Amino acid sequence: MEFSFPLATHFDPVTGTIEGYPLTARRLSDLQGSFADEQAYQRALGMGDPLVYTVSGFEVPAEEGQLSYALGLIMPGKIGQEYYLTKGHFHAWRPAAEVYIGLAGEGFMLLESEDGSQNQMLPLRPHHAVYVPGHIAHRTVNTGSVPLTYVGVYPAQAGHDYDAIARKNFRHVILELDGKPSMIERSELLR
Ligand code: M6P
Ligand code: ZN
Repeated sequence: MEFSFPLATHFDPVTGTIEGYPLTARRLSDLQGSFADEQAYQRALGMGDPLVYTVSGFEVPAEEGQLSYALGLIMPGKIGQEYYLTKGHFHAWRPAAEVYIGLAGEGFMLLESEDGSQNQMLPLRPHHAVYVPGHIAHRTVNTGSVPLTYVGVYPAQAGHDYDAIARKNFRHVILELDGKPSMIERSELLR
């Protein structure tokens, strides 16, 4: 069998890397507009530009029926009361679904329909998996005190649409309230 990519890889669930595959780093400065508390964001940026998360992607040519996957690692941390998070995205090809599997640490996924009217906060940690249906925006947050690592498997043709999130952030936020992770509407924060 001959393929243009290897069928077997070796990954590290602790460092969130797939051996020999590119690692994208997202620092706090890359997450402009993602966090609810703008003042806390600017304050944190003033003290440095910490690494928030990395993505190591095994991406194959975008052909019908093929799958790609990526390992994510989110550092522990908060901006104000809001946990470190990923940018979050829709798939450019909206029908594309994705499966997330927790590898280490603890966190949640925030899922939201395109009009924001439907949403769920689902656990992501070892022994937990989340099915993200097509047409659903998804963001991951680390609510623990160690890095959260996970793998996401998606159609090679999915693509990432970050613009829709940049225009209109998720309707909900996952915050630490009374010492535990809770999901509330962003609009409630403005009151
Ligand atoms: C998962 C996959 C990747 C994604 C990454 C980080 O590993 O869904 O495709 O890139 O999480 O999420 P984001 O792209 O929203 O920064
Ligand atoms: Zn995705």
